[in-house]
Amino acid sequence: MQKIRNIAIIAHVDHGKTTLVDKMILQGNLFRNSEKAGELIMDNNDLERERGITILSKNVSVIYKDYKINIIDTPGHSDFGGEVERVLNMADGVLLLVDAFEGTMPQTRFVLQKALALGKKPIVVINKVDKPNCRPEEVHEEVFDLMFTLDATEEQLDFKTIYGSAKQGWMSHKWQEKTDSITPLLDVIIDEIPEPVMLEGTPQMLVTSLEYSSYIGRIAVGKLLRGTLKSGMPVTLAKRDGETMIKTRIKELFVFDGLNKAKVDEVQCGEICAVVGVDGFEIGDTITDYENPDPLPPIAIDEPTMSMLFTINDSPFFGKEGKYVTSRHIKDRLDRELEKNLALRVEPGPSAESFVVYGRGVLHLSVLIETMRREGYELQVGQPRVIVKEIDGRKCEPVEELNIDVPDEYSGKVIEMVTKRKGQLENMESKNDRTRLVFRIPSRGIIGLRSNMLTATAGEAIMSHRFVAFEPWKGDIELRINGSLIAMETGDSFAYSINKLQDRGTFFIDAGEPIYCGQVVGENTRSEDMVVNLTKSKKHSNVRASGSDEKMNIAPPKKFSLEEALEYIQADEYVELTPTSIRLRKILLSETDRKRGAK
Ligand SMILES: Nc1nc2c(ncn2[C@@H]2O[C@H](COP(=O)(O)OP(=O)(O)OP(=O)(O)O)[C@@H](O)[C@H]2O)c(=O)[nH]1
Ligand SMILES: [Mg+2]
Repeated sequence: MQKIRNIAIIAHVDHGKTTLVDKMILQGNLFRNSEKAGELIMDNNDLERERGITILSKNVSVIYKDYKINIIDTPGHSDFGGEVERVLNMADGVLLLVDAFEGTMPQTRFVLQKALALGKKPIVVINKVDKPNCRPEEVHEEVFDLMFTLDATEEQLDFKTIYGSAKQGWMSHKWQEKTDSITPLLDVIIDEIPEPVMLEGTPQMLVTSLEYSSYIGRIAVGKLLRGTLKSGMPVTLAKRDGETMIKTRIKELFVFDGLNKAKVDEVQCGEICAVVGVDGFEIGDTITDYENPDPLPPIAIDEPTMSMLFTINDSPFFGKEGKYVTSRHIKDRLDRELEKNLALRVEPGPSAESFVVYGRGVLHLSVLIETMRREGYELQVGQPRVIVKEIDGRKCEPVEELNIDVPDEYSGKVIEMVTKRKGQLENMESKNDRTRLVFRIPSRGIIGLRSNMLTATAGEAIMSHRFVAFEPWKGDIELRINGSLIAMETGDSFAYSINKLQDRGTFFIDAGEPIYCGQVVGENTRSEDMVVNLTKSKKHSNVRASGSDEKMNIAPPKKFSLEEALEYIQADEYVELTPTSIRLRKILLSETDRKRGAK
């Protein structure tokens, strides 16, 4: 029988989880193609690779000595915290990674808390010790203190710590003693992480995760907790509601093999496997005995915290850049997404062409939108809205913990900014010329904060936040103080006109760019919206002889990333998205309609 270790790698965003998993795979000699070295082989969809973040957790495995180590790489961004919590169910222990410079961060605390509560044995990896000014020993202390505050058991507190640099491909028991491989870590995994519990009896597998293949469809993934599974075997799918039992049959069985899956005839207890052929499953269902079904308690799936309105593109430029533009196209695409995107919900919108899409945060929804753009869709999206709930007769909204780390000289500015957005300072600590501020703030107040914060701190602020609870509504927040500059007519913008209006605000468009009436082309220096005429050219009578012409010095336009655009718009604006453009616009394009609407 194969000796198995099941581990999940958990950490705050960007602390190096995926880099480490990559190195573990390399060590397992499973990746011999050196051409791709440098790019993370694990973050394998385009978006993950470009943005350097993990969006979906992934299962891989390495063979080391005579052990098979199943590794689950998890996302570190707080929008995906529920995903981490769920996949921890497949692991018998965790590697907690902490950046040797940044130390423990909010998401470190969250994922560690979940792992400890589930009784998982941790191994701590202090990563990035190659960074100048890193402070591995202090960080080690921080981790210990954190475990202690989180009520770790004696056994959990007795964790082993490994230091190293995932990027440089080494791990060591002492941070000053560089080694040439990550084997010290693999040895600790084998010694410290308990073997999965082997239970005899009828099979029980909790569907914990899913994979999606456009060819096969949905594939159920989970750890086999009891008994054995065989391909072709009849089984019962016990639904998460605790009542519905569906008699079905396993078509094919797979285990994780390096970066791929290997087809097998039989899966032993304790293995993490993928099951094909059990139709209609959901996360939290149990695959169990055909005759005597014995379901496991279901696991919770994240509730959404935010919604956005998705609608067809009805701007004057619709259909020019995309392939899929109708509401039918968008509906079909959203339906397909629901098959695999677990924290997503979709409801019909106020019109037949619109949908209210619910997710875990701006990042979660923007990843979907960006994927759709790349596939050739055109659509428009409204301002992100937090979900408001009525609890005990009171209007409640999501509230988050916000951590900001800045050089001391900026802390005053940051506190002022966050307080304006109804954030409450809960803690403030200064160390090595940097201050760490902890706030409690409504999710609404965080929308758009990042870019403002970076501007105000010369790019120095490190900011992260995570959902804490629904709390009574905190009152109105003024998110954007500046009004919009709105195009008066459709046509090509003229450099001359932009130049003349430069002191009125910042523009988002280039000279010569086609624009339409009602498009938001810039930000007003004042608080109200203003309609501007950018398509009128200089009158001929005014043309001076070329050469004597006053020199135009137009500031480069401000270009938004998708997330910035979503966080920037006002309630009466849309972001128009096509495969090639991101434009901002008023929902009501004509000025008269807007005036009428305002009454
Ligand atoms: N200096 C240094 N940089 C590292 C090290 N390990 C990872 N990095 C860098 O840190 C960044 C984030 O690494 P990832 O492996 O993508 O981090 P992650 O934890 O998987 O991030 P998410 O999946 O988004 O939570 C990348 O730019 C890595 O190259 C290290 O040991 N030293
Ligand atoms: Mg990652």
